[in-house]
Amino acid sequence: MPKEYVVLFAGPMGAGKTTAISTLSETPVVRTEAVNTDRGRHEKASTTVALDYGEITLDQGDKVRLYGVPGQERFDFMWRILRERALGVVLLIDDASASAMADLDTYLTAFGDFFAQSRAVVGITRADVGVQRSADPYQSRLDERGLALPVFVADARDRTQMLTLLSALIVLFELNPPTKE
Ligand SMILES: Nc1nc2c(ncn2[C@@H]2O[C@H](COP(=O)(O)OP(=O)(O)O)[C@@H](O)[C@H]2O)c(=O)[nH]1
Ligand SMILES: [Mg+2]
Repeated sequence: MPKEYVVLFAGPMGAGKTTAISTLSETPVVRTEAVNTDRGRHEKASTTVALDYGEITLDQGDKVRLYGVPGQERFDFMWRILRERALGVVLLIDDASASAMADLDTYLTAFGDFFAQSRAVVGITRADVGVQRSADPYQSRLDERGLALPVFVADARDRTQMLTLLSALIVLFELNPPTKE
C-alpha cells in the first residue's frame, strides 16, 4: 500500500526552501496564504503567513507532501497540525549568510523535538558562494549538541541533491518510526 508523508522544509529566508520544493515537486508549487489564528500572541485577530506546497511521488508509489514553512515559527493551530502530521524536517541553512551558524542553533532549538527523535536532516545550501563551503563545521555543531544526524552540502536548485536529502530523511524515519502514545 502506498504511504503518504508530510515533510517540512524549514530554514531562514534565502536558504532555498521555495527553490527546493519547486525543484522536487511534480505539481506546480502552490503558495498558500494561511490565516494565523493565534490571537494570544498577536495584536491582530488574524495575520497571514505564506507557505509553499508541492508534491512528489517516490519510486515505490509513496507520496510526499512538501511544505516550505516561513522563517519564524508560529506556534498556533495551523503549525501544530502541520508539525503533528510531519514525518520530519529538512532544515536548510544558507552558507553564504553571515548568520549561518546562529541560524543553525536557532532552528535546532525550534525543531528540537524532530532532531531529538532523529527525524531531521540538514542541507547546507549556497556553499558554492558560501563561507564555510563544507558541511564539517555544521556537522560538528550537531555533534556538540549530541545530534548524530546527517548534514549534506546541497544545492537547492539540483533535483538529485534534493532527492538525496529527502531520501535520507525517509530512511531515518523508517529506521526510527515514532512511538505511538
Ligand atoms: N548559488 C547558489 N544559489 C542557490 C543554492 N541554493 C539555492 N540558491 C538560490 O538561493 C535563492 C534563495 O532561494 P529561495 O528558495 O527563495 O529561499 P527561501 O527564502 O528559503 O524560500 C534562490 O535564488 C536560489 O536559486 C545553491 O546551492 N547555490
Ligand atoms: Mg521562500
